[in-house]
Amino acid sequence: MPYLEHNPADLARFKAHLSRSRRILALCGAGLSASSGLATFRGAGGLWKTHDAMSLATPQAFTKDPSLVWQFYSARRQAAFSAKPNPAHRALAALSIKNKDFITVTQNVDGLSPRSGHPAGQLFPVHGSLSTVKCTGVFCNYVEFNNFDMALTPALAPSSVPSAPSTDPAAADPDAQPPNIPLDELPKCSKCSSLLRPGVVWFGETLPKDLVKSVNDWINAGPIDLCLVIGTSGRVWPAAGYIQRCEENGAKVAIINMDIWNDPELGGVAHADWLFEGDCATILPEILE
Ligand code: BV8
Ligand code: ZN
Repeated sequence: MPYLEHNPADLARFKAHLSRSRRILALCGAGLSASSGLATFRGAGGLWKTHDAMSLATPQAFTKDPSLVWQFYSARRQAAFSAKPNPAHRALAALSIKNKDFITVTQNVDGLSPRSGHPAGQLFPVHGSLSTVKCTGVFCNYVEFNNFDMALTPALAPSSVPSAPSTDPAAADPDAQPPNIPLDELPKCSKCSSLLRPGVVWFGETLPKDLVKSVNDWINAGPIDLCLVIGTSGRVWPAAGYIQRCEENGAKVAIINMDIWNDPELGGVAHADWLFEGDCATILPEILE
């Protein structure tokens, strides 16, 4: 498959294919929100650079140190709720309004795609959302959508929690150490008083069955024309597997990524028909218009 830099000839070929495409799947990752100031998983700066996000995003980490994990997620909630959708989010929302056969599968939990006007029926947040909190009680199914009470409890108030990973390294205090918040000051279920947890999918947890079924049903509904791989390192499974599933259904693949050439493991790059290197907030509006 041709490796193509972002240049007029490729843009013309891509746009010609896009104009003939109906069934399109976009797989998005943290790079989609980088221009909104939210750190990618690999790029987390500040305090959280001393904590590997991947090791905090596990049930084991939460069991071992709920105070640390809740501060990590509370900081990310505050950052996500303060951030704004960028032109890349809006370009995907516009395409989904124009084309009902276009779907976005996002690995991001920041809620910026729903806030960009992306129709909910064509958006599949397969790793959950920072806006959702759910009960850890075994027999309790309490789930709350909460994107207003930034802190959830006084102990998690912005003043007492080190700021979130940011693309602006100066934004966070790299030396701040998170305080140890006592269990009774962490968010509790209003139904059964058990500890609440972030409503995201952690490593080792299965993706929401309903979303997986909807995406699978869409993929199996017929040939696919195009797969857009946007701002993701394509390392996390099974989400990364959607690239291959689209190809198996005939899709051409376009990768939009800031760092294509230095990321040998970039999922799907080996099969890409188009490689657009740069900020997706700049590239997407241009290639999807
Ligand atoms: C599961 C929510 C059953 C939490 C996240 C094979 C099959 C199934 C599972 C596995 C498998 N192999 C391994 C596994 C286990 C594991 C996994 O994939 N591990 C990896 C590390 C190898 N998968 C799971 O555990 C999944 N569960 O399958 O259950 C099971 C369980 C165990 C074993 C077998 C089966 C659950 C995975 C979901 C985890 N939750 N998020 C939270 O957010 O806190 S994952 C989280 O990390 C993100 O959601 C995202 O998916 C991932 C980070 O990836 P990216 O989004 O790509 O971000 P990254 O920083 O890596 O890259 C950013 C990219 O953007 C870069 O390429 C960069 O160059 C680019 N970029 C930067 N700026 C820009 C840009 N591009 C364009 N413009 C810019 N401006
Ligand atoms: Zn409960």
